[in-house]
Amino acid sequence: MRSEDPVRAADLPSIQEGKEVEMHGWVEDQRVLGSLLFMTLRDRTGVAQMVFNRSELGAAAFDEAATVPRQSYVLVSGRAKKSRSRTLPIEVSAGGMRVLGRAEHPLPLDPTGRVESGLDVRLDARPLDLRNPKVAAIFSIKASFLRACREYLESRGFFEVHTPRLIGAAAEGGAELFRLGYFGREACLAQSPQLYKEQLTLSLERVYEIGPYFRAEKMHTTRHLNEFLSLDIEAAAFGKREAMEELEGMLKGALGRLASENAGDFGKLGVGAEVPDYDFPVVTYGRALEEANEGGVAVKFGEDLDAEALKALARRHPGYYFLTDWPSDAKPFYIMPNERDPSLSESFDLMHGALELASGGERVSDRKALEARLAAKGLDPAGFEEHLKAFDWGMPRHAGWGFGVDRLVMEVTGSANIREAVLYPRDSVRLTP
Ligand code: AMO
Repeated sequence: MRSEDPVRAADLPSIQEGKEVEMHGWVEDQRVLGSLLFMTLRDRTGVAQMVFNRSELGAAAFDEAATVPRQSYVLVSGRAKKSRSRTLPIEVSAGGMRVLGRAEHPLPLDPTGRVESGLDVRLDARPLDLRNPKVAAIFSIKASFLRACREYLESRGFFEVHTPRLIGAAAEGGAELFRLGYFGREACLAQSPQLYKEQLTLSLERVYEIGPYFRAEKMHTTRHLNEFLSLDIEAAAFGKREAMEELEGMLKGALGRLASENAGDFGKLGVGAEVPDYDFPVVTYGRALEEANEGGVAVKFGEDLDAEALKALARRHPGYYFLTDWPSDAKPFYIMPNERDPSLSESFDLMHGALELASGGERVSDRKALEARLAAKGLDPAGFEEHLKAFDWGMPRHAGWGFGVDRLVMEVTGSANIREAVLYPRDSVRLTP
């Protein structure tokens, strides 16, 4: 802390009694008891108690402090003083208060959380909603998770990259793209960094990217958004197994760090921090069909696993597990078919119960084979020349994955809706604020 910095609520207990302090924060509560006013001030780190004395302050200043609308942003100056409270051992004996940002009532929601609001009301007033410590805890966990993943990947020799979100053409196929004007031409928003991250393995070897994906699909579920955050990796000399090991290692490491570093946040949310101490089970697609069938859900080979099938699987595998060896037909052109049985692919999804968290696999690294895969998917290889040409420049064998960060945060924070885990979610009806 620099000497001129205002004191944060969490730091107040370690301030010496008698020291002059300044605190910024939002007025959460005011209670007048005779000639004393007890004001609870909140900042992002917690709450602190300010005590105003009418005879010391004068009636006008005292009344202003007693009536300033709750949730206004104020600056209180005073002296640190021991208090009788066990939770707030040091309070501030206030010498004065300035209102820096007045809260105009009625506010759209109560950020203390005492009065609950629906998700739409909360999202419409998101910055105010985030003053609620329970809501802020979700984003504190998200930030810590990303920091832990970054540190893990850096320690494993991965290199952070940023590939373009504005792209000209030839995306990876599959998902619908958002289209927009680009100086008289059409551009799209990238559905993923797939092709770029693959190209980068031919020089940077191991890359990772944390960035948004854009998908123009009108899916109205609690686990889909049109803009979401993904953590992608791609690595030279990796196959499916190495990519899965890296994913399992990163996730276990990051969840372990969350459990110790974010215990307070989990406490606010009232959820336990799950740290998997088991090897993630590997369930092949073929085995998953059997398990779904045994669970009473019939799925034919080649079909996707629908919600019912995934629920049946989740009953057997409530934690983290891999679903591997998907049919080649169900996977994008860049996924490598299995050498022995090309109807299957070198692919995997990471699941948590019935929710898909990540997908990846080994990629086709031979140009001719990739052209054949494009054609087989009904895509014109000529449209992919910008990508294909890199395969003539010494392309290594490579594999990687894309990991849905918002979904993971939704799961570990016990949120029922992915929108809880995204600051300003974008779906087919919401484009504001
Ligand atoms: P995929 O399309 O499976 O893979 O996306 C990767 C992960 O992103 C998450 N996800 C979503 N999260 C929120 N809203 C959505 N609409 C949404 N769609 C997907 C999921 C998913 O597992 N290029 C490949 C990755 C790779 O192979 O490296 C890809 O895009 O958690």
